[in-house]
Amino acid sequence: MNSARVKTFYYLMKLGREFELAAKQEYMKGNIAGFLHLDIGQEACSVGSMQAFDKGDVFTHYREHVLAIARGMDPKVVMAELFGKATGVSKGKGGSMHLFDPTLSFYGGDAIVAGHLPIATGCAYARKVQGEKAGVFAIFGDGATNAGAFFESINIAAAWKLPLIFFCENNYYAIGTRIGWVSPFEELFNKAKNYMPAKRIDGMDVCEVYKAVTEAKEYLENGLGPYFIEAETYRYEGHSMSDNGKYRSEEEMEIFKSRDPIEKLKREAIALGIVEESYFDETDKKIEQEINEAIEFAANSPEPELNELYEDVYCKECTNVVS
Ligand SMILES: Cc1ncc(C[n+]2csc(CCOP(=O)(O)OP(=O)(O)O)c2C)c(N)n1
Repeated sequence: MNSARVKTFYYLMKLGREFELAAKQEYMKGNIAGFLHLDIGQEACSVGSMQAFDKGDVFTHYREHVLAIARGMDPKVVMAELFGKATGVSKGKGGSMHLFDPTLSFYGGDAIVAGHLPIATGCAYARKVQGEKAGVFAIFGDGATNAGAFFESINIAAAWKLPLIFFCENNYYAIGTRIGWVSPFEELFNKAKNYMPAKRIDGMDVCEVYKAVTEAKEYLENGLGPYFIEAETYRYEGHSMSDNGKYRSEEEMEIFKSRDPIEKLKREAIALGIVEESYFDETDKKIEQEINEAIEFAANSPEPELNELYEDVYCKECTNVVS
């Protein structure tokens, strides 16, 4: 890992963390309505994967703010979307769960568990037919691996050797259901290993995530077919703002917090002398300002016009979407 890469990882993970903490506060103040699923604790998965999978199409579920920012979305337009404002990335009509930006090949925020996996598979088929190298990246939780749509997707992706990375964030819980209660095993790469290369990695380590996704990307760019990565991770918050997460023990939480991805990267970078300590303080200050600006932008932005209600329901000319 070189200094520039470590700095980028730190900046994006910390930006994502502070964004989420601010979003939580704004939700409590009543400035954000509907659902809000926080990614706090899982930032290494979002940032490491998006830094490695820099081209190609990205499909995701609803826990997606940090992923969207790591993909290149401006925190201002993401925050405005959370506030339901016209300046938001989905014009204020999607909210937290539906951050969608075709210019970044980001088709994000499916609220149906595993619902985006067949769509990503169809897109990977299109990319293969079009002879494009970059392929498709689909990110989802452990709960999604119990859905029929998941098994159908890994099956057809493997049978047709589609360029598709399946990236499972195994945070052990689907809302309050522990994976081991509804799956015969907790190490989920076992579900895919007869179909494609499948590995389990430390999802609390951004460098490991980056390395694994880089390898998977090379594999699919060589036309060898799909690849499955299970990243072991943990969410510190409840499933969404309406869940206090009390079904988990404090001991379990402490174990994962001791592996916190942001602190771990900072600690290791300083110990190895890759990044000077002052960088972290300066970056933290810069991020604080960026987040304040994002909130100000969202708060001062207009609501969508009433006549916008029926716009973007159907795609009229089908330009600027997956083609
Ligand atoms: C098909 C379907 N069933 C149930 C739900 C309700 N639901 C929303 S999120 C969720 C848990 C999913 O957990 P997981 O896939 O592990 O993702 P995580 O929230 O941990 O990121 C459930 C059951 C849904 N949205 N869609």
